[in-house]
Amino acid sequence: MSTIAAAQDEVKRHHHIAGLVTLLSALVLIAGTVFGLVAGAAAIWSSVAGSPQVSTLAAGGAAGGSGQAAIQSLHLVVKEVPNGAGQMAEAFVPASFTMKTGETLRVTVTNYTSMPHTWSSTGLGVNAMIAPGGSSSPSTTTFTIDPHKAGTYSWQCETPCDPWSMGRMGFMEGSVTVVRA
Ligand SMILES: [Cu+2]
Repeated sequence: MSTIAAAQDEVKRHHHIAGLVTLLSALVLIAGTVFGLVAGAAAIWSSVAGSPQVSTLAAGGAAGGSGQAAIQSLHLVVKEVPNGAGQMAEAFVPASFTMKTGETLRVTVTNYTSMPHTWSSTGLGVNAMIAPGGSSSPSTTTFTIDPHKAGTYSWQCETPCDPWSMGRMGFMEGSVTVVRA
């Protein structure tokens, strides 16, 4: 083999080794990326799986795609709150809220007062009796609101309770705003 041929052969061999090294680096990079993606997906999945449940329940146990309306839940508390005139007065908290048409709202009322109340709305077709409770022994009442038409509906407590609160907006009276879904 001539000197030139030997030199050319040496160059080829170097190219070959360099090519192998490049290929190996590329493989390591690809493997690293794939591993990173898998690890990332696993992290996202575990964070989704570990997140707390929201208060939306799917009707009929269908978690979407069924076209059925979701059931929402709302917790109301009846208690004494400052009335803005230096006194405490009985109130539903919150007295007013918003919901959507086609959605069923399951309302749970916890009554911390010793008085009976009602949550009555002619427009919404609800007349729920709220049993007397107490600060250490509250009563719990559940009713549902299932409006078909958007609009603003009023409700009031129709049982004589706190005279200052009776018929007063934000205390023993409030409104439900129903918006189109
Ligand atoms: Cu009342």
